Amino acid sequence: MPAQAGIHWKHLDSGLCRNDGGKKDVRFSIHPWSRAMRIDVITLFPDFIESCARVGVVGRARERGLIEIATWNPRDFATDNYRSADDRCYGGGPGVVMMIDPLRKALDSVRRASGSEHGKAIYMSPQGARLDQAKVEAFAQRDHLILLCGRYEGVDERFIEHAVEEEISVGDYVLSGGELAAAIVIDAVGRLQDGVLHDAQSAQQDSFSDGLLDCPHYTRPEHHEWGDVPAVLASGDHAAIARWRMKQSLGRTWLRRPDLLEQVVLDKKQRALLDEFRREHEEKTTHDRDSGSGE
Ligand code: 4GY
Repeated sequence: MPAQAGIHWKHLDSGLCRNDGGKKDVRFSIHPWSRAMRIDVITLFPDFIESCARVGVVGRARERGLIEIATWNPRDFATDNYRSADDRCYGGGPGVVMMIDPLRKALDSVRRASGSEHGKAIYMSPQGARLDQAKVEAFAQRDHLILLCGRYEGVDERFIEHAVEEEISVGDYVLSGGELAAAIVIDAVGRLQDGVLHDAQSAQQDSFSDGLLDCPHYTRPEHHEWGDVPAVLASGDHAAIARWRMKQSLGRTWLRRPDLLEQVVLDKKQRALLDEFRREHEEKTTHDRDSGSGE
């Protein structure tokens, strides 16, 4: 670990800063003022999280030391010979529930390793508040997250009451465990860390960064059996291109996710662009209807 004057590394002792010997530590050259975000994941399937954390944008960010990800298996904190982390459900019925004590010991280890003395977990569950980009951005601001993945029937409610700060759901469907949901949080939060995406613009150009859906994208060839690239995109007129993209974003959001459109305040220019889109859409659909498909 390179010694850096004036920079306090809370997590120096954790052994998680992946600075292989000779490699330059890019955290200091790109953003010397910021510390890598740390994400601890409590899971019965650490391999799943580890393999997710090795690929793509997040994998590269982790290699470069821009994010630290560590996994903790409650089984490793069990006290019996079977390494039990779950037990039968009180009240009867099928299935098992994750026990308090192995989880509690895993959390204590996270707290010691991260220096977050009173850190609580974020529990991935369908009972939680829905994850959206605003929530992802709020998580991305934090320097430490502890994600708790449930399996089976879930986690003993007393652990949730004492050691969980919030429950988060990635969508209204039931997974067989919280790991996929945690991987979603890691990916969405990881790509927003400083230095992770290629240019500062890429995160701002995202779908949802302004509460709207993304516009369509095209690459070569310009002319194809399946259609042509909209001429404006090849025109080199940057103002016209920006206008077209905004109009498409507004139009698609109006068509596909009117619920999102209700949450954003449009400026005068955007209202005019959306009106234009709607008029053209109206024209197109009436034309399609009139020149009918034989109905
Ligand atoms: N949906 N959003 C989700 C999930 C699996 C039984 C508790 C979701 O976040 N997590 O479906 N999780 C269940 C499986 C235990 C977690």
